[in-house]
Amino acid sequence: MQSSGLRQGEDYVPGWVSDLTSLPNLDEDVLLRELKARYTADRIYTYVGDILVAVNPFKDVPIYTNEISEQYCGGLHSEQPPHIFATANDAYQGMLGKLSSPPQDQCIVISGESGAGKTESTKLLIRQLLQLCQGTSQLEQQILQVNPCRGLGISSNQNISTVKGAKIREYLLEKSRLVQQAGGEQNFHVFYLMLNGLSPQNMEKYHLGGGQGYSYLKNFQDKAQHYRTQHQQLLDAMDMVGFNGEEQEGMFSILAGVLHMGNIQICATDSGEAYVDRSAKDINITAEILGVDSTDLESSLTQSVVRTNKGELIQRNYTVQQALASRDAVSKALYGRLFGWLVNKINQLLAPTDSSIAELQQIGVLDIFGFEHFEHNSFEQLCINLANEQLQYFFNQHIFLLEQEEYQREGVSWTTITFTDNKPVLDLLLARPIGILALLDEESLFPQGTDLTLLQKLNQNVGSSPHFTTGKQARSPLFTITHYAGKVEYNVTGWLEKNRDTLPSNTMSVLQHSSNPLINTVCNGSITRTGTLALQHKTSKGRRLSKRPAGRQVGEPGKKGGKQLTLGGQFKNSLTVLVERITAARPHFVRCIKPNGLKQPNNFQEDAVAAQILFCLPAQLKYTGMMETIRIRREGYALRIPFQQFVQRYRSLGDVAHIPEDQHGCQRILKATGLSDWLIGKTKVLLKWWHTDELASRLQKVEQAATRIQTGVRGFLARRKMAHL
Ligand code: AD9
Repeated sequence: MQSSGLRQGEDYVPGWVSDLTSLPNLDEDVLLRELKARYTADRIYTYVGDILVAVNPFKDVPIYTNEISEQYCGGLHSEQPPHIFATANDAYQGMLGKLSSPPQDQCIVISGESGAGKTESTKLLIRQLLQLCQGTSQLEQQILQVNPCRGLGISSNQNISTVKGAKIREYLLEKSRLVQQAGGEQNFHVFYLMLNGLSPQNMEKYHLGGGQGYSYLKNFQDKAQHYRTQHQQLLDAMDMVGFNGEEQEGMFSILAGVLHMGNIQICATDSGEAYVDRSAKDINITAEILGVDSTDLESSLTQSVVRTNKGELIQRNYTVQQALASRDAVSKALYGRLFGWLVNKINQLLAPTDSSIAELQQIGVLDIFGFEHFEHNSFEQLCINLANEQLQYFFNQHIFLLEQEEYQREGVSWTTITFTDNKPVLDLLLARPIGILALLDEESLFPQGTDLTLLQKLNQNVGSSPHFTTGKQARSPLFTITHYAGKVEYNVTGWLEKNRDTLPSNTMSVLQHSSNPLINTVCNGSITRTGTLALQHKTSKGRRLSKRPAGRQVGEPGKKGGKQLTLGGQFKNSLTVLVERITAARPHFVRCIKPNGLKQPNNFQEDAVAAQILFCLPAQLKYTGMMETIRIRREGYALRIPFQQFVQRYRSLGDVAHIPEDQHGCQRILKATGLSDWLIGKTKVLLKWWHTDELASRLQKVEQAATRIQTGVRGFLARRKMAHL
């Protein structure tokens, strides 16, 4: 058994300390050395106070067996080595009110960059939570099947603690990735699964060939076996969760239709009007698969139809560029709506049958893509980084501000900790009417607006912010934001179009009359809206359909009071919901780290790890106060329990029978326990976070002793009875 920290008198051996806040001198070098020593010995988990740091082993480590899982059911945090199962247990016990505070919803925030192990961590957490609820029901098996979807909320009835349902919150889907992939990036995983996994008959039915030859699929890498297995797993999961054959078929027709749509060639007449190259047959194949008339599809892609005030219909031919934009917009809309439908359907299938999920105790598992800083950064990166700013703000509030305010209220002396407040950057992005997103929305409303007029507008309105600068060269499409994690240069090219997120209404109306029932459903908007919990998620390689729920509200596509919501607007709304949710729950933080960029086992590249620790939340060092976090966690009082609640809970640890429910009572109990380092405030007892374990283990001993006495008394009575006879 491994203690969670270095205790007095213990010798220090690198890699053996499982809670780094217990080290006397902790700086960046020590942190890296410790993480490396532990990783080399396959100890991939480490605590930094109550934050779990997980370094991806990129190999199977035998630490997830049923036996180990059982060891983390119920026990105390400090009794076992750090583990993701311990985080699940903490959240579970916290939800039931067994950790020095009343029952409360819990939220596990997992962060880290692409490939750092967030999906794996999510799966393991869900598995352990189900284990804690001792679930073997069909519902729980179904939840396990969909768990690669992010942001599952598990609900449990407080008394009998069984899982009642689960819900996936929507993320903002990075739809632009569907039609264009930068650098070595891939499209959504599902296309690769489909092309490698469909039976030859189905391939023929959907007119699909190998992976080459689709303009939407650049960088196709043939990993046939790998994708074939995943395709089968996808089908099994869909069966298990309850999608019927017709629905699965509908899904693949939409995916195949979208792929073919991308191949439709648009040409220009001599006068510059767009027309579809019919010799290539792609239009016919697309129309066939999507169940629409090919002439209708063709004209909807090349012409706009406008009704005048007098009711006349006027046709206008598109230019090639307009037609291509309209083609891609339809593909994105179809894909986005299919995703929304899937998420919605899964939520319906996993919804609690006897109550609303909101009425139950909940544990939310939220995984957040880390801060992004590429060579080229666009609107997607701005949204991701905004989300990270927002979470950093939450983290600062949670760790620093609220804690310090409480010390002041309780009259406890405490040196104020300085940290970088990122509120000015959040305001720069979110303020209304003068914030970047609001200005982008404003410019998106002007038909004459261009990306460069947007940049001018930004310059005029927020140019004086110390966190905003533009390029020196005239007509440069670049601007830079100084984020909490560093400077990022963004390129505004294409932002207005991305933000407008317009739907070519005439093509959508053609699709609304599709003979394919699923296309009919998704395009007619008969899907009700689910709550949104936002984050755009992007990976540098490969994407999975299941991981990117729809950003658009299906059914009422992105509309607010009849007004079309921009992409920025949708993102802002879902961010608000996200913050509301995590603020209402007790948070637990898991920080995943990718030890090397090559995804290799046994390779810990210090530079790579240092960069992640610097750039991501919540385990950041210099920039964002990891060291401050460690200090406040080591020196601070993470647990603050009102007097009455404390006495009621720990009365049996006192040395006398009658203990008043006030500060004297608390003092009496704490003195009797022999613990040190606690404080008594004006209304609350202030404890270090490790005191929970100490108190819980003492309570356990008292309870065991009481049970022994009771058993002894019963035995004595039984013997007396025997003697009597
Ligand atoms: V991305 O944002 O979806 O691109 P994630 O989700 O952060 O990314 P993921 O969980 O998919 O990363 O992990 C990447 C790979 O690392 C997995 O496919 C596993 O092969 C490997 N991995 C991650 N965690 C573990 C682990 N605890 N044990 C063994 C792991 N392998």
